[in-house]
Amino acid sequence: ERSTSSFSYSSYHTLEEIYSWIDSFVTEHADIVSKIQIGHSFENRSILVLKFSTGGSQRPAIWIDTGIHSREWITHATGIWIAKKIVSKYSKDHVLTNILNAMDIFMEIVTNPDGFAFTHSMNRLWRKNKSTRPGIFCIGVDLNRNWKTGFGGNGSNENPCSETYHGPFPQSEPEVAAIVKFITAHGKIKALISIHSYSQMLMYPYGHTLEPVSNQKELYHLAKEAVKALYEVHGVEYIFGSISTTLYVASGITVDWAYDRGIKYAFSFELRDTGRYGFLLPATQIVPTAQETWMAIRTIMEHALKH
Ligand code: ING
Ligand code: ZN
Repeated sequence: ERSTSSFSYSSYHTLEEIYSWIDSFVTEHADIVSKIQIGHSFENRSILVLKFSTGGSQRPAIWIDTGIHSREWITHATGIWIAKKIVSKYSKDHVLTNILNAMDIFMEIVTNPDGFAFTHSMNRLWRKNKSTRPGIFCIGVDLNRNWKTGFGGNGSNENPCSETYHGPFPQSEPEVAAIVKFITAHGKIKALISIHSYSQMLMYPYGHTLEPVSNQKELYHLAKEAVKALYEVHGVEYIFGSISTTLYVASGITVDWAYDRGIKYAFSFELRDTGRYGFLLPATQIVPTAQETWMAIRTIMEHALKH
């Protein structure tokens, strides 16, 4: 796309289309958005992060990632719509304006670019990345099992052919290592939101243990408030709670790592739907899904700003 005016926010797009949209988007909104390359994927694609900032230096920040599982197409589409929402509502929506006057927002739209390209070319339901290792005949590591916290525990698999293969060691995958390096170097991420689909859930740590986190009461009440804000948009119901008690035990996941790194507002969404279409959610649901998700994210960001 030479301009974002011809980009359809109500369609699914290829990797090339999204990367081209990113370039137009940062050019058109250079006052508030910039593009950072934080690393390269296993197949050497650029790993890109959008930075929304209204100035200052070393401001505290919010991190949002979508598409760590490549088949979850509604998550990339939602991230793109929200990016557009942020630039169009800054200075109009007073909550967003307050957030962006004090904090930066980082968005990684395509967190698993190799897997995403593969879902377009070969296998629409590919979940993992595309890494290979000598002597191992199955492809890919589950990037939501490759983080250091609880690595190799219950709800992850040591078999490289498994959909939840955790990889040979923590952060073995360049897509995970790039985020660890970026967030660690930044040092002031206040909230991290990692977006998946599907199941209509909003969850917080832990995944690797049933043990509650230290601020679990606060996270429970915040999740409840966010889910209410989401519901008020289109009447879609989400359940909420800790990952291990709401969904299942899962180890080596993004939000557990973030929490143990000191990011006390760490949330994971499972977007629409509850299984009718699953990963193949019709494009007609992109905008409504993004609209309601935005209200939940805005609620979390507002809380992170005040605390
Ligand atoms: N499900 C997630 C998975 O990785 C999840 C569930 C989300 C676990 C967030 C832990 C944290 O198994 C999907 N659909 O990816
Ligand atoms: Zn997922």
